[in-house]
This record gives sequence, C-alpha cells and structure tokens, in this order.
Amino acid sequence: MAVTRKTRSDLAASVGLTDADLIAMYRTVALARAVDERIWILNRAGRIPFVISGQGHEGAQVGLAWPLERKKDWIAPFYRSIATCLAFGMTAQDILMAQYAKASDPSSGGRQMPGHYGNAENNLLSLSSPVATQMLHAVGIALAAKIRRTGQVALTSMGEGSSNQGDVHEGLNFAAIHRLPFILVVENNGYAISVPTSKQLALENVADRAAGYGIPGVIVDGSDVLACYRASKTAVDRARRGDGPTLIEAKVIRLTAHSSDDQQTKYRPEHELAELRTHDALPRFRDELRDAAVLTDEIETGIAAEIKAEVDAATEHAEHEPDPDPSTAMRWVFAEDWPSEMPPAWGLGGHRAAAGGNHGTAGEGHGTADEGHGAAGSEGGGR
Ligand SMILES: Cc1ncc(C[n+]2csc(CCOP(=O)(O)OP(=O)(O)O)c2C)c(N)n1
Ligand SMILES: [Mg+2]
Repeated sequence: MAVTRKTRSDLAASVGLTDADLIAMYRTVALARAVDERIWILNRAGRIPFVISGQGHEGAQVGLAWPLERKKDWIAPFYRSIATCLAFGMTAQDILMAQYAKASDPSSGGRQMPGHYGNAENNLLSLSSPVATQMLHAVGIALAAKIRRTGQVALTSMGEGSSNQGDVHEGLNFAAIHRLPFILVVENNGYAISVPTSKQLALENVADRAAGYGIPGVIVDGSDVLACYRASKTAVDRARRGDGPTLIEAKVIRLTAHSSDDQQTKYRPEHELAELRTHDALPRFRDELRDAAVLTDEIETGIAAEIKAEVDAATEHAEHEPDPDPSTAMRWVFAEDWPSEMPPAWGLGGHRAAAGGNHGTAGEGHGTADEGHGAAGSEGGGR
C-alpha cells in the first residue's frame, strides 16, 4: 500500500487514530464501492446470477467495524455487508469468489446464496437468508464470551425492516438483562425492498426502542465515517468494560435497487433518486481527508490504481476457478466430523454426555454425508 506516513493530523488526533488509519479506512470504503460496481457489471454481463448491493452503506460499515479487533471479536453480517467484511479481513477476491459460487469460495464453497458472506478465519459468521436470524447467533456469541471471560465483543448488523422481527426483541432483552458485550447496528436506508420506513415502524428512529431495553440507543449519520467510528468505539469500550449492549442506528442511503431483481424507479420518486448522491459517504470522506491534507493527489491516485488492480485480479481469479462438483452438493448440509475429541479449554460441563448421545444421531447424518464424500473424492472446499 502506498501509505507509510506516520504523521498525525488534527483530524486523526480528534478520533484517536493516525493518518495511516484514516487512509486505510478510506481505502476500504473505496474498495467496497469498486467491488460492488464490478459485481453489477458482471451481473449485467451474465457472469453472475444475482446482486444485493452495499452501495450507500459502505462509509457507515467501515466506521462501525473499525473499532472491533480483527480475529478476536465477532461480527454477524448481513447481505449488504461487503464493506464490513472487507474491514474485518475478507478480501476483494473472497467477495468475488462468493459471487461466482466457486468451489474454493471461502464463504461457503459455493453453497450459499450470493451475498451471503462469511469467513471463519476472520470471525465473520455465515449468514442465514431469513432476515434477523443473525441476531440470536450474535447474542449467543456475546453470552459465550461473557461466560468464558474472553473479552470479546459481538456485533451484528441488519436493516431497519429486519429490526422489526421478533428475534430482535428477544436478543436485545436478553443481552441487556445479562449485560452482554453486544452491539446491534441497524443500517436504516429508508426501505425494506419497496416498503418505506413510515410503513415499517410507527416511530421515526429505531434507536428510540433502546430505552425499552434499558440500554443506550445512538443515532448516527451514516454518511459521516468518523461519526460512525466514534459511536462504535464508545459502544465497544462499554461492552468490553462489562457495561452491556448498545443499539446503534446508522442513517444510510440505498444507492441501488434492493437487488438485481428489483426496479426501484417503480416506487421511489425521481427527485429522491436525484438527490441521493449528496448523502454518499465516499465523496464526503474523500473531501474531509483532502481538506485535512491527509489525502493528497498522489495518495489518492495510488489507491485508485491499487484498487483497480486488486478488483481486476480478483475477477480474473474467480472467473477461472472451478465450480463445485455437483456430487458434493450435500456436503456441509449436516454436521460432519466432530471438530475434536478434546474438550475445549472452558470444558464441556454437562454437555459432554448429551454430545455423546447426539453424536449417534449426527453419525447417522454422517453416513449420508460420507456417501457424498466418497463420491466427491478430495475436493477443494471452502473454509
Ligand atoms: C424472515 C424474512 N422475511 C422476509 C424476507 C425477504 N426479504 C429479504 S430482504 C427484505 C427487506 C429487508 O429490509 P431491511 O431490513 O430494511 O434491509 P435492507 O434490504 O433495506 O438493507 C425482505 C423482506 C426474508 N429474507 N426473511
Ligand atoms: Mg432498509
């Protein structure tokens, strides 16, 4: 990467970061946009089947993910979370491999629906298609972190429409009662597919609901990357101190249709679409960093060239990787090998006996899966 400057501008100092941090954040926002735009081109060219886009959410996602510690904390993302995943350790190539559903796609080996990213080695939970189900998974991770005293924080993100699901109430209530190290991010883009916010909730802000759980509810401008960073840093610090969860609502924009199967001009007025770009975090962050003399022409040009090369190389790689072998389709549908016969460091407690009992059942499932394996031979599978 072109940036080696160790200087600290007033802007960086104001958020407790370095200029290099700010440039890395900008690069991640710009990379997410470039990957997203490439995915749409590939879809229109008939190379990949379906796009669900993060355009308009990237600045908020990068600012909110940044204070979490990679490979220690956990994030349960949603389908618009390309920038979140990139900020947390996935690469442009990882994203493209999922879009192409290749055998070596690290998200799922081509099993998941496009846009369902996940990456075990970077503590990014694989997502489920029913919206908001990741809420309970993330709260469960936070509970485990508290029981094991690992100091980890779990964050999950979702749209404002999804935040009306029952799982969210259960999760927030439980997390608040037990003061879990948990953060719920609601990326409010004003629509759930074609349904505007006014038809999704009877109050203006999702964050106002936090009071009902006795936790902080924070509203943040999703086009302001550093405001998102500050809100998340406060929530992460609070969670690590053992003071419990925070609900952060980021007001973002959806620059594209809901997905490549949607036509938003059918339900969004022309004037609304015309002024959307004035709320885009990418040019705003670029201008902010240029005004602070953190981003220079030279650095910006260097980043643009690096991103283009990275996205081109990722596309080229994904294009030429093999598709999954159809005979392996049943792989990873059922539990396969028990990860280890050794109990984990925190012990299995009373669960060991139950696990032994379940093992028999899982073993039957195994048999089926193993037959699939046998047919598959050795296959380059996902992580
Ligand atoms: C439980 C469930 N109901 C419905 C759907 C279909 N669906 C997929 S995305 C979506 C809209 C969600 O809107 P929002 O939460 O605001 O997120 P956005 O897409 O706007 O980012 C719906 C209804 C689903 N996947 N799961
Ligand atoms: Mg929405």
